[in-house]
Amino acid sequence: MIDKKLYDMPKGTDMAWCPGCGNFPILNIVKMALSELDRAPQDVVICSGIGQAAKTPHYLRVNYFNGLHGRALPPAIAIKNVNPKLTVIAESGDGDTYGEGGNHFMHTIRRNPDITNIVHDNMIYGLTKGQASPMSEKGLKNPIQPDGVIVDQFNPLAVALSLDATFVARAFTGDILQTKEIIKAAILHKGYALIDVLQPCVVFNKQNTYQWFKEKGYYVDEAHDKTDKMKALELAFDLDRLALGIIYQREGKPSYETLVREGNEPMFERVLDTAALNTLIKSYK
Ligand SMILES: Cc1ncc(C[n+]2csc(CCOP(=O)(O)OP(=O)(O)O)c2C)c(N)n1
Ligand code: SF4
Repeated sequence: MIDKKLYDMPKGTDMAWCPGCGNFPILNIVKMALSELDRAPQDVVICSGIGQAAKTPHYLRVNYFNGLHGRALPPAIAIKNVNPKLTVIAESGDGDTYGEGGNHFMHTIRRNPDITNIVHDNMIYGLTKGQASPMSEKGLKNPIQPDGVIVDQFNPLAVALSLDATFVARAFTGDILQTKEIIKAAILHKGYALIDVLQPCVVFNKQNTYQWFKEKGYYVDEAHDKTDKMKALELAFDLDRLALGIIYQREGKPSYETLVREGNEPMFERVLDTAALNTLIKSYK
C-alpha cells in the first residue's frame, strides 16, 4: 500500500478553505482511496475547473490540470486517451460540473472514458459567495434571488442514468469509510464513474447543513440490484430521501480510449513517423 503521506503537500501550504468545510474530508478520503489502491502519485492526474472544490488538486501531491470554469472533463478525457495507464480523476464543484460544465458532463457520459468524476455537491456557488448553483433547492434564498430560487434542481444522477452512464453513485462527505469504498469502486470501474458527494458549505449554505444531509441520506441495502436501471432511476428521482451508495453499475461497455486508439497501443507509446509529419506540414505551406 502506498504511504498516504506521499500525497500530502508540504507543511505550511496555503489553504483557502474555511474551517469545517466539507471539502476537507473529501480531500482526505481521496488520499485514503488512492493509497489503498496503490496508485503512485506520479501515475495519478486530477483535472478540475474553477471554484472552492476545484482547488482540491492544489492540496494533493499528484499531477494536475486546473482549467477554465466548467472544463474539468475535456482534459481528463484527453489525458486518458494519450496515456490510459494513468489514473485520471475529474474533481470539481456542482456548479462547475453541472452548470458551467453541463455540456461537457453530458457528452463525457456518452463517450464513457475510463475516468472518475468526483463532484463536490454543496448545492451552492461557494467561491463566489453563495449564489444559487444548478443543485440549489427551489426556495433557497441567496444574494441574487433574495426571495428564493424559483426553478427545480438539476438531477445529475437521473441525467447520467438516462445517458447510459455505467457507474452512478451518491456519497456524503460526513461518512468517511463508506465514501472511501465508493470512490475506490469508482476508480476500479472500467468506464466513466460519477460520484455526487454531498458536501456542506458551512459559510454560505445555511439550509443544506451536515445535519440536513444526515437526516435526508440513507444507504441502499445489500439487496439493491445495481444493474437494475429502472430501480436506479426511481432512486435518482426521489428527492425527499437521498439514496447513498452505488446506485447503478454495469460492466462491459467499451471505454472511449479503447475505441479511439487503433490497435490499442497508448498514443504516448507510438513511434513518431517524422517523414509523414513533414509531408503533412509541407502540404499546408
Ligand atoms: C465563465 C465563468 N463564469 C463565472 C465565473 C465565476 N465563478 C467562479 S467559481 C464559480 C462558482 C463555483 O461553484 P461550484 O462549482 O459549485 O464550486 P464551489 O466553489 O461551491 O466549491 C463562479 C460562478 C468564472 N470564473 N468563469
Ligand atoms: S465558502 Fe463554503 S465551500 Fe468554500 S471553503 Fe468555505 S465552507 Fe467550503
